[in-house]
Amino acid sequence: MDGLFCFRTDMNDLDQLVAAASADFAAAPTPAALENAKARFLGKAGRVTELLKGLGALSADQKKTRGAEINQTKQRIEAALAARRQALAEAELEVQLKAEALDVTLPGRARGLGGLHPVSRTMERIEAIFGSMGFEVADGPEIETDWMSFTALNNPENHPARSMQDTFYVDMKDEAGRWLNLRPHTSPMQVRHARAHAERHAAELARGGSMPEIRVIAPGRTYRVDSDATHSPMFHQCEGLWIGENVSFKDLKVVFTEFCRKFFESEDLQLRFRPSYFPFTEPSAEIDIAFASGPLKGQWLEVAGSGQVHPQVVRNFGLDPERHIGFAFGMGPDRLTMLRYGVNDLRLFFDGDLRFLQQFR
Ligand code: 2NM
Repeated sequence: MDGLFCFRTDMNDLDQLVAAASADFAAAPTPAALENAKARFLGKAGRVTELLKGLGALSADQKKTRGAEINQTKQRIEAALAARRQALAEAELEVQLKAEALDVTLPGRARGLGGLHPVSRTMERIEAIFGSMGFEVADGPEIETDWMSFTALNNPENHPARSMQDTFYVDMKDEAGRWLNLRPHTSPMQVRHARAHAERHAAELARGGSMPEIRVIAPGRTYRVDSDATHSPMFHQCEGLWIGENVSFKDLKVVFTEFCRKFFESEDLQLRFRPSYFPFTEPSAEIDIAFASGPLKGQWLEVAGSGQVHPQVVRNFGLDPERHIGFAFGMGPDRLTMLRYGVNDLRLFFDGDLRFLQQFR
C-alpha cells in the first residue's frame, strides 16, 4: 500500500487517490517524470482504471453512484495533471528566460567604422575640382610597355629613368621585345587616352574638320625604386592634360591657380612658375605655392611640374603638333595630403597602422 494514502485519515479512498496523484505530480521534477506519474494513475494499468474495473462486481445502483464518483475523481486527477504540466512549462520557460537574458542597457558592440584613406580623399578632391573645370578622369594599367612609359614621352633611349636603378621591371616582355615595367608615372594613361581620342576623331581630322578638346586628368598608383621618409616605392600621381587648337600657358596658369585655391581652401594663395626641364614638355615649369597664413606662411613649396606638351609627344598622341597644342602637369597627391594635414613622414600613409589612419576618418 502506498504510504501516501495514509497521510490524511479523514478522506475517503477517492479523495486520497486525488491527493496521492497531486503529490506524485508535484514531486515530478520534469515533464518526462510527470508523464510517468500520469501513467501510474490514468494509464491502462493505472489506479483509476483499476477502480473502473472494480465496478463490474457492483449492483446497477451502486455502479451508477460509484461510477460517477470515479469519473469525478478522474477529472480531478486530470485537472491536477494539467496544472502541474503548466507549472513545469512555466518553470522551464523561466529557466530559459534567465539563461538567455539580455541586458539591453549594455553598450552596443559597434562594427568598426571604416573610412577613406587620406590619400584617397585627396584623390577624390582632385577629381572633383578638375571635374568642375570640365576634366574627364582617365584610367589605365599599372603594368606598362616600354613605349607607353618612356618612348611616347620623348625619353631618349639612354635616359636614366629607364634604368633598373629607377624603374621596377616585370619579368615579361611586351610585343616589341622590351621588358614590361611598373609605370613610373601616370603619363601612360594620358598617352592612351589621347591616342584613343585622336583615333576616334581621325576621320573628321583627315577631312580637315576639328576635334573636341582633350581635357583629362590621370590619377593613380605609380612605382619607382626609391624609399625614404619622403619617397615610397609605391606612390601616387595625378597628371593633367589639356590639348586643343588654342590652349596656352595662360590656360595652365588659370586652371592650376583655381585648383590650388580650391584644394587648399585659400583664396590668397600665391603661385610661382619656375623654369624647369622635362623631356615631355617645352617649355617646362615647376609650380610653387606659398600660403598667406598658417604654419607654412610665406614658404615656397613645390607642388607640381608642368609645361607645354612637346611636339614629339603630341605626334605620339597621333595628332598634328602644328594644329594641336596644350599643356600638361603632374603632381603628387601623397605630398599634397602631407601638406594639407601637416604629416611629415610619407611612409605613415602606407604602413597600414590604424592608429594613424583613423585620425582622418
Ligand atoms: C609632369 C610635369 C610635366 C605630363 C606630360 C604628360 C603627357 F602625357 F602629356 F605627356 N602627362 N603629364 C607632365 C608634364 C607631368 O609631372 C611632373
